Amino acid sequence: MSVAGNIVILTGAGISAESGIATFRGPGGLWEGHRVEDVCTPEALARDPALVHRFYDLRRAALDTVAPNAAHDALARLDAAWPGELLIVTQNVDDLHERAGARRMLHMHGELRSALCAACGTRRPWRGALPPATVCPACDAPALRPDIVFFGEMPYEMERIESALSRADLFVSIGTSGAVYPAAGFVRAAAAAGAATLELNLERSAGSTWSGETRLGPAGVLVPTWVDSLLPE
Ligand code: BV8
Repeated sequence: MSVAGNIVILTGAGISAESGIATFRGPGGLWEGHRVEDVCTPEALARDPALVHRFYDLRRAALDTVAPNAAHDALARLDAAWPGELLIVTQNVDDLHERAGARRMLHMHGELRSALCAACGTRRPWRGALPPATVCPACDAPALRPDIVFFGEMPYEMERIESALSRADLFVSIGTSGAVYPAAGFVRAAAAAGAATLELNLERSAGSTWSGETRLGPAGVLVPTWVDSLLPE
């Protein structure tokens, strides 16, 4: 890839694991405590709003106790220095990429530190607990919910992602099991557009088959090494 090629980076829960945030699918995984259907679908929210709000309140509160790790810091350094196009597409709902200084990024599955009004669609920063039926300051409806993309809901900014993938010279996936669509299909879309594809992950994943190269190891080690290989001394 030329020194100013276009890069798309997809991150998943594995990039935040070394910061102490549990991944979803694995020993002690987030989903282990709950069935996905009970906490991450619109039906679950309608059936038991207190359970769903509490699941996200606990994860939002945990953000006060974690910090970005070397992988987040390396991606922020690349974002600041890379002369070509660069977009970090994160499936994560934590704010560790931002806190590390990343700017050219988006959260395709929503954010813990944001609240969405189910009535008027307004999103707003939110830090503390978010009880069910909290009144929306914009429309007065008691309809604030976690700003999270549940299963069966459309991920955010798909047009911007698809446009970036169509122009990518390099697609890198970091810390994702490749279990969830449409994110799991991005590697194939990038390859079809002619991009080179690289996976940095602790173990082989469902995406490994489609990646031109897979490097196995912790993101805190692999990502800084990869970023150093792209940036001049
Ligand atoms: C949609 C919310 C369409 C935030 C999440 C059948 C019925 C219904 C739907 C479907 C179906 N078949 C397919 C679908 C679509 C469905 C889907 O993909 N289902 C799967 C399960 C089959 N997808 C959807 O529903 C999506 N929406 O398709 O809408 C549509 C069309 C028209 C109109 C309306 C809608 C919505 C998907 C988003 C769901 N929300 N979470 C939250 O709670 O956090 S998904 C959830 O999984 C998280 O967002 C997470 O990001 C995502 C993926 O997980 P990973 O990030 O990969 O994490 P995981 O634990 O799995 O893996 C971690 C990896 O890291 C592992 O590989 C591990 O080895 C590695 N690792 C660990 N430690 C380290 C490490 N790597 C490096 N270093 C380390 N230290």
